[in-house]
Amino acid sequence: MLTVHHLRISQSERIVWLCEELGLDYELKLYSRREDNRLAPDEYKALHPMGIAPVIKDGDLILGESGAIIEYLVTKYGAGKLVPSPDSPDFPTHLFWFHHANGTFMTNGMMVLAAKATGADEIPDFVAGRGAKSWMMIEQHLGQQPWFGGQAFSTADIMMGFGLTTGRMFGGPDMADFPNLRGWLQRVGEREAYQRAMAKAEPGMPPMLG
Ligand SMILES: N[C@@H](CCC(=O)N[C@@H](CS)C(=O)NCC(=O)O)C(=O)O
Repeated sequence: MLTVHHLRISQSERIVWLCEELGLDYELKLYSRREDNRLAPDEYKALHPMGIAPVIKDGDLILGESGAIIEYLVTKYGAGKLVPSPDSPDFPTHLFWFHHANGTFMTNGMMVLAAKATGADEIPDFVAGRGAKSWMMIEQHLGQQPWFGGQAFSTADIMMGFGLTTGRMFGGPDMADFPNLRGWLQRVGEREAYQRAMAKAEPGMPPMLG
């Protein structure tokens, strides 16, 4: 049995979304963040040595790290779904955005949060500059292609999704300046799998699609 451990308002919503897209049979366990420091509770930290979300259990396997979990589930249970074929011109595009999500975009967002947490008056230029380039590339890309993986929805959309939806609770630019991204948010919101995932992962919370 596959178990998805979801920490509320966290990147583990990606895994719930993927399971719904693939129609997998899975058990979902929800955990609330601590009131005092908004981190994962002790019972979540006990799941994996890293102590951060997401974590899955599949039989005897315990696996963390969003990208690894997504590649594991899609390779093992996806039957070729949600990843363009290596022969497709979309394949490198998909790879770029799949890895940009955590390799650069989320990392940069974490640096902004860390700078704010230390009470810095200003975000360092190199951090702000990288962030601005990511948001600009996102907007440009979505003006040319409907999905991060090119012509079809792919796991790159799921990887990028958290930082562009729920993750904006922690900060981000005004969506008024991002019409192409707003179009992508609308397309995401129309996906029944996304609707089911958010209803299960964040009951009572309207998805951040505006
Ligand atoms: N690169 C990791 C990042 C995981 C991560 O930073 N998770 C955050 C939530 S978005 C977390 O667990 N925070 C709670 C804590 O640190 O206790 C992944 O994608 O799996």
